[in-house]
Amino acid sequence: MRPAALLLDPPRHPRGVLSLSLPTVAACLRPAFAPRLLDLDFEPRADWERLLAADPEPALIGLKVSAQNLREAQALSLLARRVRPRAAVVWGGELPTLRPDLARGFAGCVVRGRFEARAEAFVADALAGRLRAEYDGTAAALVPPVPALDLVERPERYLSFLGAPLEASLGCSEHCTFCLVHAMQPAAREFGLERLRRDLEANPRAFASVVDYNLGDRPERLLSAARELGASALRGWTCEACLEALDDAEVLAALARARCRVVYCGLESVSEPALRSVAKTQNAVSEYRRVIARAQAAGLEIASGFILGLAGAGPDAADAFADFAQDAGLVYVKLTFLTFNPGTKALATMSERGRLLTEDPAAYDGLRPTWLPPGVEPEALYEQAARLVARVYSWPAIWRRSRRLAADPLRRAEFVLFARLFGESYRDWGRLAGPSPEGPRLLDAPYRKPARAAAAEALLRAVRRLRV
Ligand code: B12
Repeated sequence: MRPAALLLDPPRHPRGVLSLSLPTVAACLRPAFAPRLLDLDFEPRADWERLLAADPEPALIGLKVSAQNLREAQALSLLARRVRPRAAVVWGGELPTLRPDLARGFAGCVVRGRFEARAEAFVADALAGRLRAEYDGTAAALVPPVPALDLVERPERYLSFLGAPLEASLGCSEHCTFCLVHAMQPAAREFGLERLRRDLEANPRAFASVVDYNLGDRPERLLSAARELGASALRGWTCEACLEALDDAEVLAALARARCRVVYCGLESVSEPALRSVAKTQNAVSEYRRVIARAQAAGLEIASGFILGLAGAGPDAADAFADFAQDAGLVYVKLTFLTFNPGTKALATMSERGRLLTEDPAAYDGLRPTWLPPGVEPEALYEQAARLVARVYSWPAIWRRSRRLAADPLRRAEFVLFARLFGESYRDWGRLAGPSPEGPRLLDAPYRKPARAAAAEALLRAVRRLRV
């Protein structure tokens, strides 16, 4: 019989979003271990000890750790060591990749970077009962096994509107200084169409969110992926690409034909100096409106990130972006405070060019400022963030943004529901964010999908069925 492995996802924000990390780790372990995925975002803290003590006894307890849940991961690891003294406690994920030292005293083993790159050695050592202190998977770029999404318990508890994740490549050809992908996945690798097909077959999804920073690099790549996704049973999908990749009639037609509904573009700002400050030189602000309108005319919705706290952005950056989002008719705006990740060269360099607010790694969660350009105060950024959320996610704002779709009620309904559901995460975000991660702890209570979100998702599913 295969020994049991318990893989834990601690609470995180945005809540109720399914992550691929542990299903991918589970797929690597499955030949040798019997993995169970336990998402503690849904479990009251008072039950954590009981869950760890439940049969079968695990030989391995793995945790996905990020800055957002460093405190929880530490507490859980201590609990695991007390309740399950014979199990090996292992940390993996973004934060231990950057700062493996943070696991000291909590986990006996750290996996840095991608697990599939070191899974063979890890499994052999784990079975022999002599795990090493560290496995480093940052250098190799292997195609991971198809994630074991079948092990996700009660998938209906998760939000479904974003789509189930579908990973298609590693790495990124751009070098924006805030991005963590180069630390996790320094080498780029496309998984290929055959792997995409196998994943879609093994894990049937109604709607998919394609995880791939390289999709827009070459038109042929976008076109072949779109053909494959279009031939699948998906009712729709979303992906990420640079705006420039969408300035192509053939690409736009192929995406629309393949039922691509939303393309997320990391536009991040409408200020050129602000973009230059983080080496995001691939973004041409003067072209934003034209290419967005072109993609929308082809049947796609465009979403964007917005980064708060960029040097040179000025005090009105958020208002300028909200105006732009309203005018351009963006379906959603994802808000992030500029974060240079702990343990990176970028953070070391930037700490000389601005003000570092804290060195507490738990604060580097993208939900609060950690670095400020000269002359900027954190309160001003919180204020800007709150204004942007109010201006982009109120019902009237969403309705106004969707006005160009008046002649196509189903498309408009999908737009409005998607935007509103995305905005849901910012309702509690206001309570979560604060200068310190010890502030109001929204993550303390277990996540339950709000009834209004469940109702909006049911409607969205119906609209998506009708649009196919
Ligand atoms: C899809 C995605 C999202 C989705 C879904 C997130 C989710 N929960 O899955 C959404 C849109 C909701 C989102 C939101 C955010 N995201 Co995001 N997201 C991604 C993205 C593009 C893909 C994640 C993914 O599915 N990867 C595939 C899995 C298989 O890889 P993995 O998680 O790295 O797991 C591997 C290893 O880390 C390791 N591993 C992981 N856990 C464990 C555990 C054990 C025990 C072991 C042994 C190994 C192990 O093995 C795994 C298999 O190889 C990544 C970039 C990227 N390409 O990775 C950014 C990324 C993770 N996001 C990032 C950020 C900043 C955010 C936000 C803060 C943005 C915001 N302002 O809201 C939020 C916070 C999300 C959160 N709670 O963590 C940053 C993380 C930075 C950081 N310091 O942690 C990344 C790296 C993007 C970047 N460019 O820097 N995100």
